[in-house]
Amino acid sequence: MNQQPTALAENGYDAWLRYHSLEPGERRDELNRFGGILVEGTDEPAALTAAHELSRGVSAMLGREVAVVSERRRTEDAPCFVLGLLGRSPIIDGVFPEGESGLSLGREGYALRHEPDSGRIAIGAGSAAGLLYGAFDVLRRIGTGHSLQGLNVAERPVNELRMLNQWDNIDGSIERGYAGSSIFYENNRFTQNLERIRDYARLLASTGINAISINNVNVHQIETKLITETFLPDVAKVAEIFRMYGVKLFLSINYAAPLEIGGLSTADPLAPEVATWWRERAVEIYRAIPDFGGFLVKADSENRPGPFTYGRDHADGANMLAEALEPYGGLVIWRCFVYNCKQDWRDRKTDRARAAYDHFVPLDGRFKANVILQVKNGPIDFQVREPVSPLLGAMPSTNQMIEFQVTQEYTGQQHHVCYLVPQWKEVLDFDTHLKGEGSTVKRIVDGTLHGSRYSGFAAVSNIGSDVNWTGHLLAQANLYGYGRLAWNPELSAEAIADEWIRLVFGRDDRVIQVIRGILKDSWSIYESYTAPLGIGFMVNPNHHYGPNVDGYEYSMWGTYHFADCHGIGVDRTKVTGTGYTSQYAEPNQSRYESLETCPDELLLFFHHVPYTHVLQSGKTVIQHIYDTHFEGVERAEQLVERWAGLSSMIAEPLHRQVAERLVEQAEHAKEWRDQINTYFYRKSGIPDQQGRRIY
Ligand code: GCW
Repeated sequence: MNQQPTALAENGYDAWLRYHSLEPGERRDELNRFGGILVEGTDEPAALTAAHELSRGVSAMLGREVAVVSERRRTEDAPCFVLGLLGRSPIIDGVFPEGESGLSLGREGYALRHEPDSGRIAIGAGSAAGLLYGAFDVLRRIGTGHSLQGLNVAERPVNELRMLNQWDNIDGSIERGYAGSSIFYENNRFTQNLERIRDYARLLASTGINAISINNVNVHQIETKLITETFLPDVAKVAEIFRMYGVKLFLSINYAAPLEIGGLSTADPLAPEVATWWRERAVEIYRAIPDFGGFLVKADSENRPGPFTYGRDHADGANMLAEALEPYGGLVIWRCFVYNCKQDWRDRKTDRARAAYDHFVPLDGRFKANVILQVKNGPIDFQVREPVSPLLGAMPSTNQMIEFQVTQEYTGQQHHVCYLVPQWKEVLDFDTHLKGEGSTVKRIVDGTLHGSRYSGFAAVSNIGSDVNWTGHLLAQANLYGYGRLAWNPELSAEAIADEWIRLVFGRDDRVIQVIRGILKDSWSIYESYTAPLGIGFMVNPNHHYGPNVDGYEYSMWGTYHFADCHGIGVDRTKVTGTGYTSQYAEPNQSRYESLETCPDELLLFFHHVPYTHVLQSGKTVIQHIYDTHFEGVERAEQLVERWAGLSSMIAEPLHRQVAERLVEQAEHAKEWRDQINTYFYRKSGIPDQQGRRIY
């Protein structure tokens, strides 16, 4: 680990662990007094990582080494940082006399306290992971310009599982990856560049992420063998790196593995030889990785194998795996992204939005205690605007976690800026009313609404081998924000953006203000020039980048807009449509069912209306489409200007990276505008009230 402060390359690689040097007067004097860093009562790897990270960060910010020291070598008069486990260190117990129970830190929490007499900053925790989060908190405070004087806080994560899903393939490609190739694999092998993986682990731990699955949920032929002796030694090496940073490793598995690599003639979950095969796998996996997290499973979804082949259901399928992992405390994370992907577009009865709920709700109560269902935030697929999935919370006797998509598959693919934290906040704050008012998604996800044993956050990662990790530098804010939000969903999107900006770009007020504004507006800008009013898709098939209004209209994927010369939208009402609205509890059900109360931004998701239908905003649907698309482009062009104004205030290479992407975005927004406006003008024959150019 590099502990010498070095000149940092300005390419975004250090991301929010950039550690800008502190200017004199900027808390520098306060910190300059610190003589070293002591670790008390533990020599666990993650505790040592915590101390080294603190040393690395503080040293970089001060421009001199603040080393990890032993008690004996400590200079008596200089104050130090002390990290230690509560109940295992006299120094720490002296600073926190109320002890672990008084502080109620849970498994991963920590307390920070400034002791005026000694000048010490103490980090106390019940576990090494807690120390790690505490150390990164201290660094974040310094990095965002806060004083440590009088510090006295106790923090614990709201969500127990805070996970990222890598959709990386062993050939080095990444499904829906927009920032280069995999940092885990190349040429059908694990990478030799473990340093890069370590740097990723640092980034994740610093935001509070504590779990990761390292291969695509679509598990192809070679990856099926990740759970065998062929690859387990490599998996174990990666697991060790993540362990140092408090992150548990999971693997995605192929449900048909017993057939494909096990020499069995079936993968039927109720066949005894299949269960035995998985139990034997578990023995081997846990021999190599004693703290292995478990399996992530995409089954009977988008042509992936699963229990349906054998006439079994998802509970049969998941429970069999859960039994194999149970003796070791392992989890089965079972995805609910299950729908008919061979639909006939002529069939208006089948509704993909209904599918997850219809498949899983009848199985409530049948899953084993170590199974968690992973539910996408919306019923379709990570669109720029969707209602909240009605499956969330609808299975009171089943563990559930939410799945977000940090990678911007449908939100500009990291060529357009789209800060997603505000979208996630809306989802988390949504009141399902499942147990009366206040039954918010965040309470389902943190497990408190139904008293779930396991719950939490998962998200598809947005990183790759690009030097700045995320391709678009500003997309780093999504990864950072995801981790912070998973730790505490009460944090505001602005506060999270503010932290990220300060840590990456420094503390200049104008820089902070401009970038915060860009991030804040970006989701709405993207929404305004793409598919309107919650209808979704309208993208090019397969790669999903760029406009193609009818790209999926006559396909089998179940994502239609039904536009004709009269109107547009999907009727999902109970009375005349697919009945999807009935999956919501009241009053949401009625709110969505009625044209009068359905929110504008979701209108076309729930209703088929004429182009002349008047929205709550007072505009007709068609005029709304024209206006938002013209405005969206103007606002995208303004982003270029807003960013250009910072050129003298941001390191040139960083400034250029973003400037180039914003120019591309503004250009590409025009393509969206013109295709969408032209399409609907030609369909409806209704001119723009303002007579703007439509083709
Ligand atoms: O959004 C869709 C993507 C697929 C993905 C699938 C899923 C991993 O287009 O690429 O497959 O979702 O979530 O399983």
